[in-house]
Amino acid sequence: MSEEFKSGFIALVGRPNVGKSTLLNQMIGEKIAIMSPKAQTTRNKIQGIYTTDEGQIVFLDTPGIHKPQNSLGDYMVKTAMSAIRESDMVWMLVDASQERGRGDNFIIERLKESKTPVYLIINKIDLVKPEDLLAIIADYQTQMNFAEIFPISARQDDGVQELLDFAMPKMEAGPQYYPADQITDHPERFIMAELIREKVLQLTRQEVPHSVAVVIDKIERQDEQHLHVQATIVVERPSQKNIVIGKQGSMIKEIGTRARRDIERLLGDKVFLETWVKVEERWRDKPQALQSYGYKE
Ligand code: GDP
Ligand code: K
Ligand code: MG
Repeated sequence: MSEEFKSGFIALVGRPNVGKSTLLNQMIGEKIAIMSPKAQTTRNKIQGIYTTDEGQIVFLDTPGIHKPQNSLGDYMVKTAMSAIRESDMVWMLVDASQERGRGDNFIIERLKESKTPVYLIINKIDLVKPEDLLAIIADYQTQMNFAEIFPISARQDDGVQELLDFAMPKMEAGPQYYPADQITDHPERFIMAELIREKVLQLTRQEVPHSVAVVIDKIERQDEQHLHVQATIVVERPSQKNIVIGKQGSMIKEIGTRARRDIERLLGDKVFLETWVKVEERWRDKPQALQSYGYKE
């Protein structure tokens, strides 16, 4: 075969909870994007890398495009727009089980401004009756001229391989940017922080807002099998600190246990995880704080 190796970038966009991380995980097969039933779990650009003999697709998982309310929101829109500009293709994910809403419309308006071809991926089709699908497709078609439309269920792995098989030949001839066994180019430090943050959000339910940040202060190898990781959970109010610590430290202990398990699975090392909780008021509105918590441009 004289076919040239293909490669390119695809930006995954969509309002929170449409299933971007689930799709990414399904395609790449590892827990790289953080999933949570709560909105906006993924703040930074996470790349998933899909490699076959034919080519390589690098996915940019965008933090979501929505009307910015503070400097973190502003940062997120900018990140998403730059991911779109850098990409050869955009996959806009929507939730088949929910009516098209303001969040979807806001994204569609932004996408119309860009030259990158947009595929509409209608996710969660396992939640709708097959006979309702045509009406959903027709509704989105009134909004924009999508290059293609794909109904899938990321969670049930329905239509996902077909989507990849369709997209790969559309990539241009190009280099293999990453080794075939690499699934993400983010440092382990960032993934560790996101795993801890995910546990905080899952376990504290509505009580601790998304403003929570996690900083990995130290990673030290103790011996061949053991890592010592020290992390700080940054919240905005003393009341949130109390919730994260819990009665006699029960909450922070549970957060630590669950995060440690995931980190051990990720690294294949035994981990001693030490977690601290710190209050920093209104850190989201301070550009300097955003920098020091890793949300850099
Ligand atoms: P993101 O915010 O766009 O990254 O969305 P997530 O991947 O975190 O998914 C949000 C929620 O939707 C999670 O509870 C997922 O399990 C769920 N979800 C994702 N894809 C599907 C799907 O195809 N079918 C169903 N029923 N649920 C899904
Ligand atoms: K989510
Ligand atoms: Mg996500």
